[in-house]
Amino acid sequence: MKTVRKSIIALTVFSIGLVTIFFLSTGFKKMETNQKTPTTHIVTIYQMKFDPENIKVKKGDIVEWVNKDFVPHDVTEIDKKWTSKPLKQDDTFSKVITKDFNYFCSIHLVMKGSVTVTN
Ligand SMILES: [Cu+2]
Repeated sequence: MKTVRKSIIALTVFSIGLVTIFFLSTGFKKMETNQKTPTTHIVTIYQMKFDPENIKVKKGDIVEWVNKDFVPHDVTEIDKKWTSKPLKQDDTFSKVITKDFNYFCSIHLVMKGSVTVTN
């Protein structure tokens, strides 16, 4: 009987161990997922400038431009591959970033900015 009891105890300890390992591994998976959560970077458009003018982000991050000027602005890729609609005051434009690009405001050609992807 003592042997049976010992094996029951051994089995219980083993099971608890397995459950612990299971929860630890799912916990680590959650941490990995959290690290990949994209960050949203705000670029404020104010007094005819993009602020910050040059921004570094991770691949998959989001950049959101917010127009704080009275006059409308837009965000246009340097080679005009894409453009936002004209943004009125407090309008926003968001983009998921997959690669570097330079951009400007097609309404005011002097307004320029860049987005750089870092690892
Ligand atoms: Cu503008």
